[in-house]
Amino acid sequence: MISVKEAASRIDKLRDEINFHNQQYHVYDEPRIPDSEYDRLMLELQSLESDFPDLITPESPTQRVGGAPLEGFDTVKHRLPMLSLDNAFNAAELEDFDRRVRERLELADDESIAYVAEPKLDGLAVNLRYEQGRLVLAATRGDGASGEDVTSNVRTISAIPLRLLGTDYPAVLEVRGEVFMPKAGFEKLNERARKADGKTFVNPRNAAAGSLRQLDPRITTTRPLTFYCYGFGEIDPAPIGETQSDSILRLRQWGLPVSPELQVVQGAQGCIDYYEKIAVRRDGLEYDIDGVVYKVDRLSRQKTLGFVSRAPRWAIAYKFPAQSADGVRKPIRVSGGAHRCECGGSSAACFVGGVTVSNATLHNMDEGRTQDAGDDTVFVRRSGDVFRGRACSRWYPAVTRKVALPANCPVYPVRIAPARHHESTV
Ligand code: 5U1
Repeated sequence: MISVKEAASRIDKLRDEINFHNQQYHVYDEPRIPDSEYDRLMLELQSLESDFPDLITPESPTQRVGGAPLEGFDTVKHRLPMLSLDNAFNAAELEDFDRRVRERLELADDESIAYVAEPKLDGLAVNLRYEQGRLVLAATRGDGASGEDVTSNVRTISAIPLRLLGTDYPAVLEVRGEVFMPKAGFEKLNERARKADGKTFVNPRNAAAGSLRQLDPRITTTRPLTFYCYGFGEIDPAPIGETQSDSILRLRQWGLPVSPELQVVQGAQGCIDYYEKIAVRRDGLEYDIDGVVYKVDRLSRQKTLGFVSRAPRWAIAYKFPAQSADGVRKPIRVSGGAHRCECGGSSAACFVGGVTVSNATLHNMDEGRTQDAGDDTVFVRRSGDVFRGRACSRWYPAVTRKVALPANCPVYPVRIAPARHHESTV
């Protein structure tokens, strides 16, 4: 048997090696050793730790799954609120965003803004808190002010380091990002579930959410979750860079994974070009995305722009057109108001974008134009998770119905102009 000193030294070396290979695999997507060799390192570490249990630390790569199942999740208040994003649904809205940013920053007409562009992942936002380089807390976004403590589950996600690499990280580092389930992992999970109890998940996002909200981390550890970071919470001492892109790059050096698609682009046109390229590749990506996010790159400019309500003025999500599916041919009943008409008993349930949609409310009846009078085919589409019923003054994509509408609104005396389709929400 080796001495404690020798064991401690070998354990340190093994942990460093394993953490290095985790970074190569999850952060740089460049594994340096085969899985079998990685497994061998883990086994050696496990065996040494079982011989010398006093040398086990919570940050050891062997300690991802801890104790007994939880009874519930504690609520934690975020030190800095977790903001949400405003949306753009077309190039004109994106150009409006860029114009507002430039006006607020009082830029000359010929000066363009550098934006960080990256895909918008369809997962769950979390805040990870590192103190002295150690992961001490992981919380869901919740309502933005406080969320649930999901640390035990997040610790099981191998892409998330329990300890940051290097030594030059700030004493307190909070990073924000998305926990998500890649499409292949989701298919395998459902395949397994079909063979076991038959209960499957409807889409990767639901599977990720269900897995993260498991009270038993031993179950979460079997779920193929992964993570990319895209933002920051509390940092002390701050800052860690002059720009969003520099700061994000530093996260990679410390072992935190970042989307490999992240790019700095120039001006509204650069944003639109990026969106078009990602849209073409969307189906081939390994994970679901529902749009692209842009952030003003220079942090001093982000500070000047600030935020309004719960969304920053320096960022926007440009959403993809919703996934669509033909609905059903059924007569509809329309009633409602100038900006909102109820569409009652109109459609059978329809499965679209992983969600069953059974009812809808049409909006903007006065703005609309219907081409195919007499056609009651219902087109349903989904954009992200937006299925809110509200009267709104512009197109609000969630559910689209191509439907025969009365020429006049049955309640308010407004004429309904012909439309190719109507945007509506359920
Ligand atoms: N890629 C990406 N997704 N996402 C979501 N960036 C990003 N930024 C967000 C959110 C809610 O918020 C910023 C305000 C940090």
